[in-house]
Amino acid sequence: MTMTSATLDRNPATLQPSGRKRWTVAEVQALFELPFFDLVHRAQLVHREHFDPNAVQRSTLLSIKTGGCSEDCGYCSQSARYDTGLERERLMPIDEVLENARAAKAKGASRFCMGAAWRGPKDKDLEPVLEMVREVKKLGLQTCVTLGMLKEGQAERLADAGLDYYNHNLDTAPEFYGQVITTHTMQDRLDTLDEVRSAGINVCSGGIVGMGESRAQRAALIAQLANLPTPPESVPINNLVQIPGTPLAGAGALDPFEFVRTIAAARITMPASYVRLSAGRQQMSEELQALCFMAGANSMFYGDRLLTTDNPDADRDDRLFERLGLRSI
Ligand code: SAM
Ligand code: DTB
Ligand code: SF4
Repeated sequence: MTMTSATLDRNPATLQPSGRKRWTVAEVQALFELPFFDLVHRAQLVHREHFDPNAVQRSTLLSIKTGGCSEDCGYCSQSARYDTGLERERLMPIDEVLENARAAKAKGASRFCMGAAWRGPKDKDLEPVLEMVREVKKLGLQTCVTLGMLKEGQAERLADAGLDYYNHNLDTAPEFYGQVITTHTMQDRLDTLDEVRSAGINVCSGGIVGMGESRAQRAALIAQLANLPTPPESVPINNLVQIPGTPLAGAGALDPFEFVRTIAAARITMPASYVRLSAGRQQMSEELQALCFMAGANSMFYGDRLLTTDNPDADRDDRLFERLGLRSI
């Protein structure tokens, strides 16, 4: 007998302890295999059940500590192991961070996300970041940080400072992970997500596509995210931004429709999560971005820079929102 998703839905063995459906990789892959319009239609239906389809959340990113990272993530401009021409910088002074946060707020971002090129923060690194979180929050912005792996106790300190979200991506399928990163493991990432969840901070976790992974591996990444004990509140889907000097520069570009399929699969499997159209927008047409919103993306990075690469100009995004009748939240 072929296992349709309907038969699996009725089988209690496929339910999580929470009663939530557990997605097999094969089921997620079956979503990817649907005719494009069937998939996008299904994703729109799920999207409309859970969200206002014309509202998009906007987060602004800032790199507070750039370059010189010990890790070997094959896509990253900030790894000390690759010659990407990036200048290594010290932790940004808080005044400069706040200046950027005020500008982001004035432009209409609702969340400010601060990223550091660390394997993880040393305890002494954390103190100034806690101060940034407290001060950015006072400006009336939601706060997010992405600092790498957290040691015991660090998530609680971030929670006490009032941090709203911690970003920590699973990045790719468990089977592909070792081909992209060897200095830490998928299990390390899962452990940090546990720490963040237990501290009561909202989880932001997603991944990157376009790194030469197979469709089955894209499906495995989505299944892994959807099957977390609690799905992430926010799921960034990044399209690889190729950085000259990194091992992944020169990876074959992903079919843009496959990117849209990935967004749709995330929307269907994580119906109540914000799915973020993340890195790679600068290389996408506005029509392709509109298709991503139609497939259930309802969040994006807003502002002219990501961490070390360009993002579309904010004014251009404002015009796109007007043309599509989108409202920012
Ligand atoms: N060092 C921390 C970590 O790795 O968790 C935080 C910063 S790291 C730059 C945050 C995320 O950015 C990565 O997990 C990856 O998903 C994404 N990213 C980094 N470089 C990218 C690239 N060239 N293209 C697309 N996404 C990228
Ligand atoms: C995420 O998933 N994507 C953002 C954020 N979380 C930290 C980072 C994208 C980085 C793109 C490449 C760069 O600008 O260096
Ligand atoms: Fe370091 Fe994060 Fe870049 Fe990996 S993705 S090299 S951990 S900054």
